Amino acid sequence: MREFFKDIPKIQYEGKDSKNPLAFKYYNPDEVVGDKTMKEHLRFSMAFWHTFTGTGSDPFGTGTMLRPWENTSNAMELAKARVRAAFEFNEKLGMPFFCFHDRDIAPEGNTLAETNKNLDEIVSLIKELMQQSNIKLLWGTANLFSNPRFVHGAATSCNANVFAYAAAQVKKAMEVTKELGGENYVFWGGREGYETLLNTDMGLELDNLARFFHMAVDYAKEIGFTGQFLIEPKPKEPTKHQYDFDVATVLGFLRKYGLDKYFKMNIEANHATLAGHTFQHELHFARINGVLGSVDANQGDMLLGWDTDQFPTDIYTTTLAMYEILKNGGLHSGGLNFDSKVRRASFEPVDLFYAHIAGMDAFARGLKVAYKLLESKELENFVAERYSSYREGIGKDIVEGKVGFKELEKYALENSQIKNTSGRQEMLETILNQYILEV
Ligand code: XUL
Ligand code: CO
Repeated sequence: MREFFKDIPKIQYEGKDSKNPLAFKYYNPDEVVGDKTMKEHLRFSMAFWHTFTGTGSDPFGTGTMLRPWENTSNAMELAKARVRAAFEFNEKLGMPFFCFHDRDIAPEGNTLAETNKNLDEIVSLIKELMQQSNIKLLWGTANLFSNPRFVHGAATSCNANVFAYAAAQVKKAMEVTKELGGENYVFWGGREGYETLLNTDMGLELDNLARFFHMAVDYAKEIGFTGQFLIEPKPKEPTKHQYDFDVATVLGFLRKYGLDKYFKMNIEANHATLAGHTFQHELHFARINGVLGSVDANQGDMLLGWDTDQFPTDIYTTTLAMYEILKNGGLHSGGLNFDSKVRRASFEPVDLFYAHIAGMDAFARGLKVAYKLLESKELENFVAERYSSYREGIGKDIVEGKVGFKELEKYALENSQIKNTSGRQEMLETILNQYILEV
């Protein structure tokens, strides 16, 4: 088998004192943290679209990426080379999972039938390579946004023929995900949103989106696809208003249309910050509602208002993310998918390794800090104490539904001298810093 990353050895864990940039400093896959190994906790995944089809182009310039396998003009040969390179990459990195859109892995043909045939051919190569390795599919999805036919959206397009085409595409992508043993199937809204309400029937578009999801649920049952369905919220980009704005919005939508028992969320860090939330907020809100499914691991830039999809290196954020994930009892069928791209100027193949190593180390370190913090119960105990008034007296009566406004008025009239205690934010932030710096 041809080696695409000839000079790159299998990446090993060398520990925090290592100066080798091609080694893990914190990610030690077999190290046990609590009841699981790091590999089991973190379930890292490579995103095919950024790592193997990303070119480095931006609105001001063309692609910059040097990719030794991109040396043929035959689209199917190129697709096969990318897949082979991807498996070599995952193996060398010890990356257990990958994720893809249908159009990342195989080129479109002149007709839908031809496109499906191309996809089948690449899927059978992927299947063969999966059998020869331990690499698994975390999730599959359909690209319902790149082709100009999706200019007005897919399931929310004003054009019913586009709705039908999108349905056919998702049907096929679900079949392929099942064929490859995918553990989840993701719906990211693509162009499901609007640019102006002057031309938009939002009510019909949202009803149609729900119809589309119900069809997907029905079809999964029909073919026996038992993977977890995930919706990936994002507030804007490409449209100015994306319908799947954030976890709370998606949850309201799912509940309105009777879809909530079929879906969890795939939470992306940069989408959270675009929505004006922290990554932790989105994970936390999903967790307390039982819908924390999977994570697209990346980070944005505080000074830029778009989806920069940078590799996650901020330990503070990865720590708080892992804190939520541990409190969720893990990600179950989900994982940490690096929906992240190397910067346009990081164009050499080795940069793909440096970038993933950086992200894997940042989450491994975050895991260890979060585990220690959780084990100490320092934050948990503080929070429990802060709400202790609900465990006795009138607070207990409120929680147990024993009182209403009339009883509370009587209570308040008799107890109008209220004493509050400090929230101690700064003290708690110092505790968090101590764990980050000292674990
Ligand atoms: C776009 C994005 C997508 C989804 C999959 O912002 O995050 O790549 O993760 O469609
Ligand atoms: Co994503």
